[in-house]
Amino acid sequence: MAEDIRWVKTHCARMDHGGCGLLVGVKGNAIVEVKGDPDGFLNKGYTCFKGRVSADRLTHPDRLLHPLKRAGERGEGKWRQISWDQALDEISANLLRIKETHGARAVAFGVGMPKGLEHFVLIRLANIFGSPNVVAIQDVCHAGREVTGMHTCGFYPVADFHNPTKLMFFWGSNLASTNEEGNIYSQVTARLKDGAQLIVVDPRKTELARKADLWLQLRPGTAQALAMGIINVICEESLYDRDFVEKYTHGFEDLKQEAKKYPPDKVEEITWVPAELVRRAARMYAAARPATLQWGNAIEHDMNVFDSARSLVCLMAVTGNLDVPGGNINAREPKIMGLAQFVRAGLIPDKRKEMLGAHYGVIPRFMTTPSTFFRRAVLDSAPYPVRGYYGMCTNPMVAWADSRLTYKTFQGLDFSAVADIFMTPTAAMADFVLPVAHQYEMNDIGHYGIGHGLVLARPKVVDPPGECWPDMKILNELGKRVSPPELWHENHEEFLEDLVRPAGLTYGEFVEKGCLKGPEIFRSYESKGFPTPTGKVELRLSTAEKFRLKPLPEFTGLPEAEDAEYPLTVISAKSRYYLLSSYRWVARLREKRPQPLTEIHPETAARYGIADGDEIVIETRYGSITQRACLTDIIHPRVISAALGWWFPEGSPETQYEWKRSNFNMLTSAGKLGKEFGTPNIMNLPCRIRKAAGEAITS
Ligand SMILES: Nc1nc2c(c(=O)[nH]1)N[C@H]1C(S)=C(S)[C@@H](COP(=O)(O)OP(=O)(O)OC[C@H]3O[C@@H](n4cnc5c(=O)[nH]c(N)nc54)[C@H](O)[C@@H]3O)O[C@H]1N2
Ligand SMILES: Nc1nc2c(c(=O)[nH]1)N[C@H]1C(S)=C(S)[C@@H](COP(=O)(O)OP(=O)(O)OC[C@H]3O[C@@H](n4cnc5c(=O)[nH]c(N)nc54)[C@H](O)[C@@H]3O)O[C@H]1N2
Ligand code: SF4
Ligand SMILES: [Mo]
Repeated sequence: MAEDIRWVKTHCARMDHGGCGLLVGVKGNAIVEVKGDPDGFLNKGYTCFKGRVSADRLTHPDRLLHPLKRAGERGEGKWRQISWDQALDEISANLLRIKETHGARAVAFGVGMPKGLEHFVLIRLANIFGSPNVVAIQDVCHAGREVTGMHTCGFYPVADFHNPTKLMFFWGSNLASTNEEGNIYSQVTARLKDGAQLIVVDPRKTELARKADLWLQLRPGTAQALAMGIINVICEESLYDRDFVEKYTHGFEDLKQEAKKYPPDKVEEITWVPAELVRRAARMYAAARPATLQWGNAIEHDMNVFDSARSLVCLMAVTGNLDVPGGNINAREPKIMGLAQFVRAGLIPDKRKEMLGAHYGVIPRFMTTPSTFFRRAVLDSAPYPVRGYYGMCTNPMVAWADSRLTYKTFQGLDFSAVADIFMTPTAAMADFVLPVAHQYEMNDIGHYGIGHGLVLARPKVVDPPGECWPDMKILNELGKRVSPPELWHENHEEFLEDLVRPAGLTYGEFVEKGCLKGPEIFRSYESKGFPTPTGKVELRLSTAEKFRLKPLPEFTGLPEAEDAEYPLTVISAKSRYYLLSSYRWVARLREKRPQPLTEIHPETAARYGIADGDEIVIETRYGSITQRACLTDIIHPRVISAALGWWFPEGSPETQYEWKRSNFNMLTSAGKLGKEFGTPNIMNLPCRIRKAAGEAITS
């Protein structure tokens, strides 16, 4: 009966970056319904399908319920159930043994896309343990935007969809499917309803592109050439914000000179975008003030991310759209505990010099370790050996470029432990596997540390099953075993209290509020300048020489050279039904997308004799996989878009759930890296396709 249902307010999490306010209906200890909360600050009642079925994650019969210790050879899929005490004692003994033999830096702490507060407790554990190496995915996700923003204008310029805007300019961001960083699609549709114009840059005609006033179908991997072409038109036609440029930018003349190298006709050759559309986009964006620019993963999924991100911040700056409502803003944090204090950053003063990235000269301010450097340290002991790994919230075997290299790395470690909700290809390679409590089963805080100026309450709704513990509890207990216990809490939930205490709130009071936002402050440059060395937006980087960075953005070529034997380009877009590699085992999601699908233009498919639904082989210079053909004219005929994150939970642990068969990162390589962030080319690769002849792909 409906009366039996208790409704709890919380926020969606761990299905994407999260953020929608939810009403969760509970009967006893079971969630019976999830729906949008009309009061949700970010979503105003909106939800997507995977948010609505998100409670299904909790109840699968194969969910991990007890700590496990490897019983057979590594990767053989044999496990023995052990107690939490034994697991924590043995894991800490291994970490301490490695620390004693090789130093603390020889233990790496692994984490994936930030999912909740445990992300920062893990970084804290690494700092307290003494290791500068937190291996994360920032090299391909958001560091490009955030750190480039910091260097160029002194902050991370976030697209503001909350204030009125005249135009939204989307670059390689598929928000209708991804709702990334709490930029919920309903915010965009609300702005469209208000009359905002829309320009979309994407090789695929996405849902947003279909709604757009202008869609630029660019050649993958050429965003920075297009941006420079647009800057060229804006400069040549004097469409820039003269007053802002004069008072608040550094190096405008240099940028203008550089942009002369990108006249629209030349940009058309590089990017496939007709010159007339380059001009039209420039005129529309420059005329509409304020205008907001939303940039997506596509610009940071290849080695040229620094140039792409730099060119886009320059574009925001010359049109005067930085730090204005409805433009790209400096989102201020609410009064909560600062990141550096929370993670105890002060404990490793030499972190910047010690971390693996420093050896490779990555850009200052980039504080996590790119996966490629971690793998070299494990396999080649270069520049120093890394022998142990503790990972949570991540599935490197599928998420990192060059999955074979990742497999070798996990085989080659002296020790590894992985915490997850479900057995994954990566967990299947570990020595210890720890079962975690998930969203709805623990108190948590969302959106901390991602630069959008808010935090969201995610109170517990039901009890976890079996012996599942929140990651925060595991880390707190491990911390007490590997470092002075007084640096840790009696109860892990104190971390939640620490975070909101500066706001004068208890966690319980924060839950009542649901959301804490920072103050809305705009145009602070008028009184304070920009927080950069010159006090201005650095179109030309004043720090270029000091940090060995390029002073001006440029297009230096495709991330991977054209290759006659591999005439197509393979890109990808995140599925609206999954979070990268997660949740293929949730039946109501799997029904929606049972197989990995590759989008192919019908003309292209016809040329290769491929029909809709056929099993196809995709090959690059680095590897091959099979997926199913999905014929659609939303994609450029010279481009295909393959599905990401595939492994088969219905498979067996001895083969690590067929991680080779359809996994996009079998097609990628960690050989060529961007210098600034260590970013590999995980998109925009030359490839070829053929109809599968029934062969099993295993290489
Ligand atoms: N449903 C769902 N939501 C998610 C995720 C998920 O896996 N599933 N993942 C979350 C994560 S971790 C992140 S970081 C965000 C990412 O969210 P988005 O930034 O939206 O990233 P993608 O889906 O990778 O790609 C966006 C678009 O880039 C286009 N594209 C490909 N190559 C190029 C190119 O060279 N130039 C340009 N301009 N466009 C190109 C693709 O066609 C695609 O439409 O989403 C988050 N939200
Ligand atoms: N080729 C290619 N590679 C990519 C991308 C791409 O577009 N193309 N995208 C990149 C991007 S943007 C990102 S962010 C990364 C994502 O990389 P990851 O973050 O590693 O991948 P996910 O699939 O999001 O999450 C991995 C695991 O977290 C587990 N998990 C979920 N919630 C919890 C929890 O509460 N606790 C614990 N312990 N585990 C939990 C899930 O079960 C899953 O196994 O992949 C990157 N890799
Ligand atoms: S859009 Fe994201 S945050 Fe909102 S319901 Fe869907 S998965 Fe959850
Ligand atoms: Mo990401």
